[in-house]
Amino acid sequence: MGNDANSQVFDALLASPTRLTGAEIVWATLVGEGVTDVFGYPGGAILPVYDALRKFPIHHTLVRHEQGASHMADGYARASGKVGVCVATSGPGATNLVTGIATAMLDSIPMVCITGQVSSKVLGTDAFQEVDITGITLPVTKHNFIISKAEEIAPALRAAFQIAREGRPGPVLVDITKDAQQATAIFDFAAAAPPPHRPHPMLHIDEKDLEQAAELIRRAKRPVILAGHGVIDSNAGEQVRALAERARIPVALTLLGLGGFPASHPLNLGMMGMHGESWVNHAIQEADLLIACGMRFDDRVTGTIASYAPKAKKIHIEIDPAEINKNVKVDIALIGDLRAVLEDLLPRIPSRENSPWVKSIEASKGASAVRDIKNLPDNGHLYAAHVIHDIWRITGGNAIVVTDVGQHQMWEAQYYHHEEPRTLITSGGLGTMGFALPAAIGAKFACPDKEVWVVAGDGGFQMTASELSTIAQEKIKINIAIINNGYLGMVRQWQEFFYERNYESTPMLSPDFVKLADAHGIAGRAVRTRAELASAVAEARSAPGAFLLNFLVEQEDSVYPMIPVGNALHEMIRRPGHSPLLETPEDK
Ligand SMILES: Cc1cc2nc3c(=O)[nH]c(=O)nc-3n(C[C@H](O)[C@H](O)[C@H](O)COP(=O)(O)OP(=O)(O)OC[C@H]3O[C@@H](n4cnc5c(N)ncnc54)[C@H](O)[C@@H]3O)c2cc1C
Ligand SMILES: Cc1ncc(C[n+]2csc(CCOP(=O)(O)OP(=O)(O)O)c2C)c(N)n1
Ligand SMILES: [Mg+2]
Repeated sequence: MGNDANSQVFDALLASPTRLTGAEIVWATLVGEGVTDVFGYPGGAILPVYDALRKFPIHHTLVRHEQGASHMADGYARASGKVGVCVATSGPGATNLVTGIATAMLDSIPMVCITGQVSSKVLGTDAFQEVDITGITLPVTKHNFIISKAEEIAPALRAAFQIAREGRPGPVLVDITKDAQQATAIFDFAAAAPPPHRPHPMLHIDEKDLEQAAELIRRAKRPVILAGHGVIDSNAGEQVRALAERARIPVALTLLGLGGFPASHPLNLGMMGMHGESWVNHAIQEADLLIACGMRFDDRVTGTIASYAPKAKKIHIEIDPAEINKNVKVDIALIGDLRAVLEDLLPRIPSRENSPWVKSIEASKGASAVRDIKNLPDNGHLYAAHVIHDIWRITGGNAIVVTDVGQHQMWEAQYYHHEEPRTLITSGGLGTMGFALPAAIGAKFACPDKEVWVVAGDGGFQMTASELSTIAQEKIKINIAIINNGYLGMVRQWQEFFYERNYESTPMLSPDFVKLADAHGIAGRAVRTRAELASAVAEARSAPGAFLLNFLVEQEDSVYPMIPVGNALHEMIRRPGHSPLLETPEDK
């Protein structure tokens, strides 16, 4: 694979129309689209496609469950910015992909999912392993296709790639009947190209709107930039930084925006929202201008809408017109690619000196940010915050961290400081437990030279733990940190706060994770004290293969601050004073 002779063969195939089977056309089209890695699981209705794979320079990772394949394709896409690809058979193979497709849809991840389908002659007869997967995935795909002729395969796949990556990215499913895979057709890669992408007609920036936005920015006394996932999607980190530095505007990030603006930058406030830092949420509530950059005002970000940022004018820069005024009413909408819009806006923004506003936030941060866990004495307990903090410190903040969903996910967001885009991979919108391990495998294939860490809870890890076997078979180096609190911790926390500590169905028995890893030929170690932490992280990093660390952490710790559902953004539950982990000096 990848040698010159081989690539000449494929250059020729892509340049000159050739008769191929539908199955061969699938792979030839993927090669033409630049795909090198796919994640999948075979079965009867997709077997012709698997049979043809050996002729093409594409690496296929055999997963242990198709949900893993869709999360791997997703993790691959998030880490690389390219389109991730997964493959499954009809019926149960296809339905097993659905959670991963919905996960990608909610977070706007470009992905192409290829499924086998029963032959066109028996479609609609409840044939063996027939399921209407285009019907099932209609609400969770950006678009989907059912293809029953070999000659339609290349055009559909090429259109799928274009749809997945253009505009607001998202997952696309292509369902191909078995007879279409077996038939032959002329493969003509160039002729199969879709018409050039036509941007949405509303993606046009009005000169008047741009000038009004600039005027609001020039006049604002208490502005805040809200930087979201779109900053990473549009590769607009530099432009956001230029705007922030030029007009001295502090930057708050969404969970999916973390890494889009360097954590160490003096204007970076940190994460906003339900588990955001208190000074960030207070700044948003006090702001006179919000400049929302590629973020969609998710309910985890706004708290109750009625009292959200009541004093602020709002500018929304967003590629999807459907997001404008969906959750939060805005004063000015600049609909377009964030990077392009900011490039148009920047020349209109004069430089200014550090404003009293930035200084006042700095002061409130200084007064309430004494959460420096490094300085807390070791009281014999192991807290998740210490674990994440040490992983951050020891990896120098340079690893790709892939989290699962729950308390550990929020602690990661709070204590691992991301400097670079695409270094935090997490399921935000759907909040899919089981995401981390497979998504990390995808990320490692996308960035083989990067250090990759999984941070998962004891609950979510068990949902897709079978992918340990995939790691072993593929011989890839991933470090796994299980934040093992013996509970479905985030749900336990809600039970503690809102259901009178009725811990119904949240205490969870787990296998010995180190032995489980061992059964897969993966080394591991249990960690019970803070004293062992640094050496354990170092041991995992220096191990030649994958390594699992089972951190037995404090069982009833909670994530603070927290905004209860229905509260305003500034109405937070704070860490109680008796806790050994201080969040603020006032908490003393
Ligand atoms: C347990 C849990 C707790 C959570 N708590 C928090 C929390 O405290 N704080 C928090 O922030 N989140 C939290 N989340 C995540 C939250 O649910 C959302 O997923 C997240 O806030 C969405 O961030 P976003 O709007 O930046 O990204 P997305 O949902 O991905 O939206 C990105 C937006 O950018 C637009 N866009 C994409 N590309 C471009 C482009 N090129 N140009 C312009 N626009 C573009 C898209 O159209 C979309 O509207 C939590 C999730 C879980 C599971
Ligand atoms: C597939 C799925 N099922 C249920 C939930 C609801 N849920 C959110 S967080 C959570 C608990 C996660 O527990 P664990 O993986 O141990 O992580 P912790 O919160 O303890 O860090 C649950 C059950 C979910 N997000 N995803
Ligand atoms: Mg747990």
